[in-house]
Amino acid sequence: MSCISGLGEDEVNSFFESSPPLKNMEEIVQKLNAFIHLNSSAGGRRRRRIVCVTSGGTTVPLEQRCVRYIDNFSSGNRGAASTENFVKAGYAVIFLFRRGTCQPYSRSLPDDPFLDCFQFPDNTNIQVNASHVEAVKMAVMDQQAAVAESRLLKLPFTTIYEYLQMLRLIATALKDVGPCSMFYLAAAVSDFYVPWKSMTEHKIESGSGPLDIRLAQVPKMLSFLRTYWAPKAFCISFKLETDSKILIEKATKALRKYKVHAVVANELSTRKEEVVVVSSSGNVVVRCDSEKPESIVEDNLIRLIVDRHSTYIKEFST
Ligand code: PAZ
Repeated sequence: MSCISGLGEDEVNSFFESSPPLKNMEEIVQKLNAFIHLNSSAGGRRRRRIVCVTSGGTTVPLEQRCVRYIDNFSSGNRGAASTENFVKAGYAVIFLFRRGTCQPYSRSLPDDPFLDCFQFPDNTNIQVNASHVEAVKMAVMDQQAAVAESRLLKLPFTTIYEYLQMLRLIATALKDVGPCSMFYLAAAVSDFYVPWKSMTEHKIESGSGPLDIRLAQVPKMLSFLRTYWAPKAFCISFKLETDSKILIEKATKALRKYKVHAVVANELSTRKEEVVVVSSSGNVVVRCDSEKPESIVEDNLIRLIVDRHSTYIKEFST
């Protein structure tokens, strides 16, 4: 296969050409353009930095009329918590998230059983139980403020096909925002997939013995994002490993290979307590504040990333 730049153009093009098209592409583009216009210096009332936070895991369908799929682990907690922190830091956030995963501003609400938060004193009123009043009030107020001030645009995906098409749409829409845009790629993205055309249409039959599936490699889109789609954007990728011995080495390799500005390295079992920000200026361990019980690692992580982004913007304009 010929690749002039070595980035695998042929593989990337054939991935997109053979993907089932997004059902609501026009609506997504229209929402994206309106959001970017409102928040960017080009035409909007406000001038904000814009970050695309990706969150949750992509699925790989095994059938076109999908009953079975392969999933990538991610609760979406990192993306949701990071989104809240970016909004707090003054950013407008495009939250590209896996349907059904953790959402910004509802992390502190009980999800099981969520309906226990509420009661009906009579037929026309609904009340929040005293123990959850503060959490529900804050969640509703913060979410409504973020949306009303056009600081939060939520775009859902499920499959690897949807995710990569939407990421490309967002990146190309953000191209003119240049260094004031950021990609914070916390989603867990499938490395392997079943090409749409070689996928069976109907549910795979279970009566004919063991199932052999051949998975193709998902083309590496990060190089494309950095080189073609949004080359001036500040770009943070993530590396998850379960073996702590190889984590930093893998993150360092990814930093060099994809030329991102930093790689956030985390290990599955400790990801909520500690991450390592790997960049050309050295490795920084980021933890939550042990003396503040409500502190989360994203509070300090986003502070550091925002700081690095400010330096990047300054250096870019000199
Ligand atoms: O979503 P979550 O809070 O359960 O976990 C976050 C995470 C581990 C998915 C994220 O920090 C991450 O590392 N994402 C990239 C995963 C990857 O290497 O593909």
